[in-house]
Amino acid sequence: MDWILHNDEFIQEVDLKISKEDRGYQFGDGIYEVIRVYGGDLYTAKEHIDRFYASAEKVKIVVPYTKDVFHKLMYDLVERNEINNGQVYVQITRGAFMRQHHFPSDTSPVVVAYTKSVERPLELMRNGAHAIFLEDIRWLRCDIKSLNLLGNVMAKQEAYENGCYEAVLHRGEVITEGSSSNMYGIKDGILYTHPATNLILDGITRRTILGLCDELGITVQQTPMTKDQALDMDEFFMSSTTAEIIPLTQIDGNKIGTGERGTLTEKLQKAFEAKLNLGVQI
Ligand code: PSZ
Repeated sequence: MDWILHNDEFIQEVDLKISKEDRGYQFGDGIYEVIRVYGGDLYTAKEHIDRFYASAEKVKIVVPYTKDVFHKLMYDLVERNEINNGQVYVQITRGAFMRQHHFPSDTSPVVVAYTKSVERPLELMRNGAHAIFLEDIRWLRCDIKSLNLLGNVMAKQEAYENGCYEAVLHRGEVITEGSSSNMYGIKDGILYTHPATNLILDGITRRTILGLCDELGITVQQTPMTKDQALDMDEFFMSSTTAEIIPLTQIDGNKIGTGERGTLTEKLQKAFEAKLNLGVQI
């Protein structure tokens, strides 16, 4: 059976004991990361670990080990569980204490991490997916990878109930991000995406994509798109650690561009894949 990391111990799931008063469970009082594993290696590990520590700091949780120790624990978990292609999920909560809103003064944070095998969603990468527009009703600190995902969960559910894969969230007319992804439009060869402010998660895949645009000579404008502008784009796509780059070919039933994967989207997907050392799969 797979190993689970609990604080600094590798244990079996049956032995995992989480308090009924864990603040992650009661308040969503914690933060998390998902790190991709390709060929047994943690992909862009440093960026994910840095963001984990940054999210923790923003909510005043102190991670109980150094980044180097944390990295080693993640790596050991992947190795023990013999994960080839998959992901690590890791979260830290403020810990367990008699229920009260303000921070307890003497409790220790609780870390849990586990792994899972995940294949690359190649079909979706090639054929794209459909999305809906939905008002972004989340709080104003979307830069924190918080365990409080109710707004995201409600949005994703709405998309699924409408036969769609993702919700394109907007505050008023302005598109922010997806329920679990970042959003991009391409018009006349220029890539548009929301700037990394408090209104979106500064995606690690997003950073990789912006780096690829630089390498490929694609101009990037980190200015938010309106809904109307999005519908008028030549290409539209989303990104996340697990999804990588998935074309969104329709929003609310409206075709974007040709209604198929766009040429620059494909170019970015191939450049992304080339960095994974997995050979040509897309
Ligand atoms: O397994 C999955 O479906 C995953 S793994 C990571 C995500 C989904 N999404 C992360 C995410 C997010 O939750 C929000 C609200 N915005 C953007 C992203 C993309 O961030 P990265 O690229 O760091 O995964």
